[in-house]
Amino acid sequence: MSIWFTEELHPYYRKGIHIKKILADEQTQFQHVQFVETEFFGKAMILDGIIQLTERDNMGYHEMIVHVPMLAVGKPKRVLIVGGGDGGSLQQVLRYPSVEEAVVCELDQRVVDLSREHFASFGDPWVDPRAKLLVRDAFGFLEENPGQFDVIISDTTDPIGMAERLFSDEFYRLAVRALTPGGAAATQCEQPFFDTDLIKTIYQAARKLVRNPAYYYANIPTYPGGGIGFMYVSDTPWEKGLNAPFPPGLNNYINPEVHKAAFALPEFFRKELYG
Ligand code: SPD
Repeated sequence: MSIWFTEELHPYYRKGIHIKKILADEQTQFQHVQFVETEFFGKAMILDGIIQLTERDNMGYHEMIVHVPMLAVGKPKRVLIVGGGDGGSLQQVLRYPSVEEAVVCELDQRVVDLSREHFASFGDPWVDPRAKLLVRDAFGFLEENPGQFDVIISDTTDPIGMAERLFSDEFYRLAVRALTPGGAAATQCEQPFFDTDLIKTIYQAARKLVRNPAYYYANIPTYPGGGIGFMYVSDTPWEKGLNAPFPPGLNNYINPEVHKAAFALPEFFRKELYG
């Protein structure tokens, strides 16, 4: 079997990966979920036609979205993951011995079930007694839990359809309200070339909520533009994490140099964002 999966981001931009086998293909209550075996990237999960992760390059995404806020906070105890039903962020969060509870607020139970079946490489983090899955919408949960979480990770798909609200000012307001004092959030925050205006809007919203928001970036070959950025949202400066020890078991993407360099932005984008 030989198929090219093509993700069309805009009428003027597409990217493709070569697929060897389709492992699962179903329309859930919420979205079109596909798991595929690729030629080069191992297994991949695709939601509504958008590549979410592959076994080979997900580490840049999950390590950076999780460890940057976790290291800045120091010894986080309670962590909330919004989305993240594939378990990749959860695996990283649970590396910290300080974590007592990691709540994953995921809308689609099928994403969790199929990921457990196909992503054995994540080591089934759900069996850890500290992991707690809530199959529900994150908005209501955030509303009900002010001041509860040391770290919040918004590990979402792109701002299309039901995920659009997770990129709104209101979501950021609720997420910051759900943080403990000095807590930190990191959110999936799209691609500087393609999503400049959205990122600027989010940064402006974050500036009204916290003292030290900042944008950072990771290389992910299977995402549009070859990478994706994250919004760090906290009163605690991200630089505080540069002196913190990494948790055990990290040897794939983040290191002290990558951690620091991720916040260096290309000049066209730095000017757009920070003026
Ligand atoms: N453009 C694709 C962005 C996908 C981000 N979500 C990834 C989920 C991995 N846990």
